[in-house]
Amino acid sequence: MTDPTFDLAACGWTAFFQSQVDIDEFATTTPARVTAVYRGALEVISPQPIGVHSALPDAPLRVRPPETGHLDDDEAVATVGDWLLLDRPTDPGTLPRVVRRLDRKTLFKRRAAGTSRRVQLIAANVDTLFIVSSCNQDFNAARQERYLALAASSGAMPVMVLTKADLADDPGAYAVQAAALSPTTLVETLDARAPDTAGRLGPWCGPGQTVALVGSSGVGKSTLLNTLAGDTVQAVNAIREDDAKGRHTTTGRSLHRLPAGGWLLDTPGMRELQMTDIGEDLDDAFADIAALARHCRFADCRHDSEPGCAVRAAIDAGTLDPARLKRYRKLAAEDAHNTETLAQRRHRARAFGRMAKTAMREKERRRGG
Ligand SMILES: Nc1nc2c(ncn2[C@@H]2O[C@H](COP(=O)(O)OP(=O)(O)OP(=O)(O)O)[C@@H](O)[C@H]2O)c(=O)[nH]1
Ligand SMILES: [Mg+2]
Ligand SMILES: [Zn+2]
Repeated sequence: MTDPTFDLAACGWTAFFQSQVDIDEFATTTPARVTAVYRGALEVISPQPIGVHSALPDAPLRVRPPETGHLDDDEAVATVGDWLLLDRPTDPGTLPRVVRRLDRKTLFKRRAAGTSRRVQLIAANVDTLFIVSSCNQDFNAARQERYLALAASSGAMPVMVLTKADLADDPGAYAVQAAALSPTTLVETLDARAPDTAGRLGPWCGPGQTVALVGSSGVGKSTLLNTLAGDTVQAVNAIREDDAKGRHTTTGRSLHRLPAGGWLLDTPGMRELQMTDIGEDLDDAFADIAALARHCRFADCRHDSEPGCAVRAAIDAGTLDPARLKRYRKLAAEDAHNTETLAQRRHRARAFGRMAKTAMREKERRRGG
């Protein structure tokens, strides 16, 4: 090994993961972290040799994804940031196999695009989420709230990063707008290309820390990665001039090691960010409305025309923006619509099981006849 500081802790391993592995298992398996997901393959790194193989950040190893055993369970599959236990093949010709995936500290997901209610995993075990947007016409309160709600449900800490401050007449105005959406979330306004940006975002990028970049196409996620990495590790592209929209330059998710010792996950700009499984966590992202609602006369107040409604009173008094209440309601309705109940999930699993059985029988019948 060339870099003595590259150990499990440097990869983001903590007591949370350690406590999931017993001594016997620790002696026979090797922990490895997923840095990229491809069709039919996972790219992993590990400070420890895996059998005869090594899987260092500059030469990650590809392994086959684990059999989940639950074809209906979208969350069982491995995603970027996950910790896996690999076996230790003694034969140099065989690749290590995934023994199991460890439980996640945080999980960032959305409803997959399309009509199904399936869940798409974006990243696991992320400590900090950089919600990236720009100081231009692309800045959008509703989208910002969506990301804040997703952060709340993921368990990762959000930081709002506002890029292109160098192009704005009054970048401070964007910072004020962002802060109004979540007074407890830090806001950083910067030029993603400037060398001092690495220092500004340094507190979240230290050894073993994992940060994910999320935001629309063209806001400068890959630019931030390159600046923080001190190198061009990801391609960037100019945005369209007429509407400041990006060109979807980044197409896959990948985890990169930073010189500061942290890990940065670049993601493609998302066209659609549908809520799912957020539930009560939505109230974390709308703490102002949740706090007001506790003072409504009725516990199940819908803040419509009920007497003693503290939310409506705040709107009348001008201290709550009615547009914000509307956006909150929209997200809550969307989340309820997209979230499969346990009963629905079971039903889908049974339907899948029946379909598989019918297909098997059909195959056997053909073979027989
Ligand atoms: N002036 C200025 N330009 C920036 C800044 N951040 C990004 N850019 C430019 O914005 C364009 C888009 O940046 P990218 O880093 O490709 O954006 P992205 O978020 O990765 O976009 P996708 O990969 O499409 O999701 C590039 O031309 C960058 O040079 C900034 O802070 N200031
Ligand atoms: Mg990009
Ligand atoms: Zn009310």
